[in-house]
Amino acid sequence: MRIVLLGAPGSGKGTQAALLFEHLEIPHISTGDLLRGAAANGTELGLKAKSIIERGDLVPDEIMLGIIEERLSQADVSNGFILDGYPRNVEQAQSLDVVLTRLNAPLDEAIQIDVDSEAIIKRIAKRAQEEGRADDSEDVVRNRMRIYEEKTAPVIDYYAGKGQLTRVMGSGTIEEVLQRILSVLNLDRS
Ligand code: B4P
Repeated sequence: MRIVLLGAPGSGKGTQAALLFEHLEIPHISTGDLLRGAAANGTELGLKAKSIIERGDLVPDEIMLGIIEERLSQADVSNGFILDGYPRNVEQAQSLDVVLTRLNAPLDEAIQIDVDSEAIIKRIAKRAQEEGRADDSEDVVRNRMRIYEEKTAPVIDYYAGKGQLTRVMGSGTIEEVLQRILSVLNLDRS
């Protein structure tokens, strides 16, 4: 199964993707985690990405495409994947389609997790206290939300236009949201 999880910063994409990984046993590919890993390892790419992430801006498309192409070409994705954090604009969505067509691995489902902005601000403020992520400070979150509205929200229409989109309510407990996603995928909780 090949799934894209969409949603605003703090909507629960990473949280749900990790749970889906346990349930479906297919790789969870988080571009945020890949970039943070590269930054922590001090690679050239990582160092370039670090300052961009800390401002809350998007890393350039050509860099992201290279990362995603390389990851999707690895053997462990042959049974599917859960993509979290990519695509983040319509150009990335179009590039992903090209890569998946070339790999003969079309997308099964794009799932948009909808959460209102008040809840998002609370969740990220909690994570800022618990984890101290540099891009979770109030002003950076404001920038991430603005970029989401401007660049990422149109991706919802892109997948809706292709008949691949399902929207899921992201409020409630983590387990409740997971149940909704599993039912979209026609999977029982077991
Ligand atoms: P990401 O790592 O994707 O950051 P995110 O949008 O905040 O999502 P995340 O998955 O971490 O949080 P989640 O919603 O699960 O990206 C970071 C940065 O990397 C971007 O700003 C950008 O600079 C760069 N980047 C990444 N991909 C890129 C791309 N394709 N192109 C360009 N740049 C890119 O959860 C948030 C919090 O909510 C958690 O603490 C969680 O515990 C909590 N939570 C989740 N569900 C909840 C629930 N139901 N109830 C209560 N709390 C909940």
